[in-house]
Amino acid sequence: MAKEKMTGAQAVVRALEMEGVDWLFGMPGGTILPIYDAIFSSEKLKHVLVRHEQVGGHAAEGYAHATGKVGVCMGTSGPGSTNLVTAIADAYMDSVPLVAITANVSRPLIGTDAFQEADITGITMPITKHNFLVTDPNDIPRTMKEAFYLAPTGRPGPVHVDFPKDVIQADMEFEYPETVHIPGYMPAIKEQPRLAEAASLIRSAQRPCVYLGGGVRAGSAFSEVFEFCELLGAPVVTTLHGKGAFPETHPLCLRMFGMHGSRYANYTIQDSDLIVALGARFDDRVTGKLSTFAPEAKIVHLDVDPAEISKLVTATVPLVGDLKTLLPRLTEEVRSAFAARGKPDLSAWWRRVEEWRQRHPLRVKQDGEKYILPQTAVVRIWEKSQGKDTVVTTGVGEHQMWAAQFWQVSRPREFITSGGLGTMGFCLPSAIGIQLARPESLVIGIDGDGSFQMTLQDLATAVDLHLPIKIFILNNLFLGMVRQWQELFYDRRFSETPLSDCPDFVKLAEAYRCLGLRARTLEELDSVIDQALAHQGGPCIVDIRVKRQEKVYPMVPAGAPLNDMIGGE
Ligand SMILES: Cc1ncc(C[n+]2csc(CCOP(=O)(O)OP(=O)(O)O)c2C)c(N)n1
Repeated sequence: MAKEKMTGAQAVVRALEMEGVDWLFGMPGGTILPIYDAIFSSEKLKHVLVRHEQVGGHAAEGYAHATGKVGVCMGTSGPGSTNLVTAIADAYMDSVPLVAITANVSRPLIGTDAFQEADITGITMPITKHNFLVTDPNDIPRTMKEAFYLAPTGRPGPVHVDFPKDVIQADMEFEYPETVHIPGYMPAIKEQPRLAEAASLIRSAQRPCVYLGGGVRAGSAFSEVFEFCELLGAPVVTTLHGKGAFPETHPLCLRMFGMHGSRYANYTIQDSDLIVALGARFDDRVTGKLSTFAPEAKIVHLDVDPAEISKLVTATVPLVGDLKTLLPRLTEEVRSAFAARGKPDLSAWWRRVEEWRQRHPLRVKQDGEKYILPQTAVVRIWEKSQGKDTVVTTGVGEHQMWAAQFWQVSRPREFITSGGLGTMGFCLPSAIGIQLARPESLVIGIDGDGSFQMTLQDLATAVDLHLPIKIFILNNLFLGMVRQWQELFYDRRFSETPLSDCPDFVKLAEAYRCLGLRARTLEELDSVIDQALAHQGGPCIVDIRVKRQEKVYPMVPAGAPLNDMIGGE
């Protein structure tokens, strides 16, 4: 194919088109103007103008979470690029495939403190899988190809590409590479000699447990995981990001474990003699005090990222590779072991697990309670959206944990949240990206009054796009999760956590020309949820006034052993 002459900016846009990008999210500015000018001529790219670049980043994350494809966000130099930093860090912590594009000042100005100059590649280096400062316009096609290869392969993550303005203004010759060759980057590891050893441990275990993390979603290995879990017949526990990796309504599933996991899930993993960890990283929010974590358990750890193996918990059998290809091989190995030596009898183990499950269920104690409990709100919204193709996203705080505890996920990619970084303000932006990616789905946000106020200006974006997202604010007039810690561990000294009854979220919704609803009583709750779910043609904001002091239980205090929970009896 002959090389085509064009500007660097046109080359960036052409590369985005060739990568099959449909939606991208950002805001223009002086430095990135050449790219926006080229976007103006593109018939394939659909650009969403956000009101804050962080929102563009989270919207791109929402899009990526919901589809498994790469999300794309953009910002101009200086503040436009630094506004993207939180979203890039969020994507890094949660292994979300993201390409972030920024412009920078022209090459001769770099390092001179020029207007709107920021060393953004310096800033994003520790929070990206890889980043590029493109200094030659002819490098644009190769760099873009590499960015879109690096972001979704291996352990997915964000890649950042920064273009000095004179590089995108310059003429260049465009030829898009067909293949990528990045020395030292080999995400697929083929040889796995220890599958038999893993299968043998699984065959011999008397109290096995499968621990599913966000890697199942990142690796799109849902059916492979389902087959493996059903073959084992062992209890399955998940992390926050593991929700959706296996149906929570399935009898094998003990749902989420960790700091706010169910008691029965925590007791089970803590008491197991073998943990099969799939796409998981033994984060402190799930292990509790590391030295006391599952003391009798051997560990089979399968992950695509070798850096995660034995980082925190030593693997008895490490298995490095892509879940989607490697796990079926382990499944076959286990099947052979079962065929040769018989399937293990887990009935005594299950009796114990069932006793915990019966004795310590996750319960909502609404009876006799005058105020709406936040858990009740989650359960009612969940019940009323059953049978629909629903995706739920959240902010960060207590409401996020109640959503995690009570929103029972039955399908992959149904529960999307900011886990690793815990970014307040994630809900509305991610809902925008999810709804664009999945126009037919019912997109529900469970948000907090504090979190919602971090990015609410982008209601304007959702209104412009007529997105029928429904954001339910569990309004406790507090920065609730921090208040909870103050109540439990800081002698009830509520320093800077009460929020005022301001703004009026219903009026705010109206100011943004969308539907605003409020529920103060249980009677109002049902009708308000019905109205919200029926509403089409634009966003709907629901202010649910919940019992202010309600806390998330059970809770493993930070640094305590996993079975040392308070509350939730
Ligand atoms: C950007 C950001 N700033 C601060 C925090 C610390 N933080 C964690 S939860 C929380 C309170 C969240 O309040 P709200 O959104 O109202 O939810 P609630 O806990 O009340 O359900 C805060 C301040 C955070 N996670 N993210």
